[in-house]
Amino acid sequence: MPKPHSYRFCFGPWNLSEGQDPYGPTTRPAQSFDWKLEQMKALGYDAMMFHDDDAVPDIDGKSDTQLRKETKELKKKLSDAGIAPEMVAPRLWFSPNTIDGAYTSNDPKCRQYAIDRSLRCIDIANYLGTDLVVLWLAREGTYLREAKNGRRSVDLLVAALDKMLAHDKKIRLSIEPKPNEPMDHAYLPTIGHALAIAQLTRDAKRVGCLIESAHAILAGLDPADEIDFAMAFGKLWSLHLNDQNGLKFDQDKPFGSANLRVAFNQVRALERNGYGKKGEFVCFDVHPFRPTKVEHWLAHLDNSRRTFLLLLEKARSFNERQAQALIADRNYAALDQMVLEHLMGK
Ligand code: GLO
Ligand code: MG
Repeated sequence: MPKPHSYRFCFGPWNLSEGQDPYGPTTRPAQSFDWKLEQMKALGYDAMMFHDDDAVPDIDGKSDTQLRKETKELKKKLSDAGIAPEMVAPRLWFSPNTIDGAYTSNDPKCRQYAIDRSLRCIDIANYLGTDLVVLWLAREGTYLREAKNGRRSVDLLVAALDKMLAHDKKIRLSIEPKPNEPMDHAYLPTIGHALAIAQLTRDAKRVGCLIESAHAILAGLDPADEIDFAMAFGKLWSLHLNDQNGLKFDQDKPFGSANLRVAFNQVRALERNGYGKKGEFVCFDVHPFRPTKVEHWLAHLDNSRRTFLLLLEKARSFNERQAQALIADRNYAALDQMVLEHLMGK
């Protein structure tokens, strides 16, 4: 029997967050990038994901020469630490130019800003040595539907993707869908939408997706089904595992924290599709709970990976033959109980 493959793990600097929410300030002191890199090493993670301005702080005020210089320094720092750069994502939701959206803003100057910034993000990815750019389309949607023309927004999104694909012949774009927050409704709420819009671009095979568990749950979907769907197209190029307790604000809970069975099924889906065999990383887009003390700051990352690895054992030791026999007998009550008892260690 071939040895089962092992997974490689990743998180972003924003996952060591300070506890702020819309109702209150930080609860832990801000730390430097170098401190975060140290923690990543100490935890034994393999890769870091970046926003463009995690890589080059205050990016908008910096020249292209400066951008290249700072990114090269970062690349050296990462290679000295033995940490790979997983992806870079343009942070298109902070600037005064993206108040009303980025690629779909009603203001042509703001749309141009979004495109220029995305092309610079691609340059950063190149200097860092990753061919993956992630697009979380945070403000591509509306607060009220009459404010934008939905059909025009689709055309604008395709035009923006086309400019990025043309800027660099090797770059791959992974769309990270999310149905709401900060918007009322987003234009690309699910993996189906992401993969469908890919088909309208000039090079569909370089436009794929990233699944975040919480975002699928917010769309009322099972993240395991989203994984199977994306992987049937060969287009799951990154992954943000976490958890979400129903239709609330985006919680970014530790993986498996709200629903162990849903987490188990995600791990099973990754296993049956061979996720990671082409070098893809398992990233945890998780945040510490706001009350977390400084001395417990890393626990959500350690715990998420621990849960993943324990569920991997559960996925690999699941009695498939017994399950198949129950399926053949249409005995879903027994199958249901079998899953529960397997998860409870019986
Ligand atoms: C927010 C998203 C966000 C992205 C990150 C990378 O809901 O999950 O954390 O993953 O900005 O683009
Ligand atoms: Mg995410």
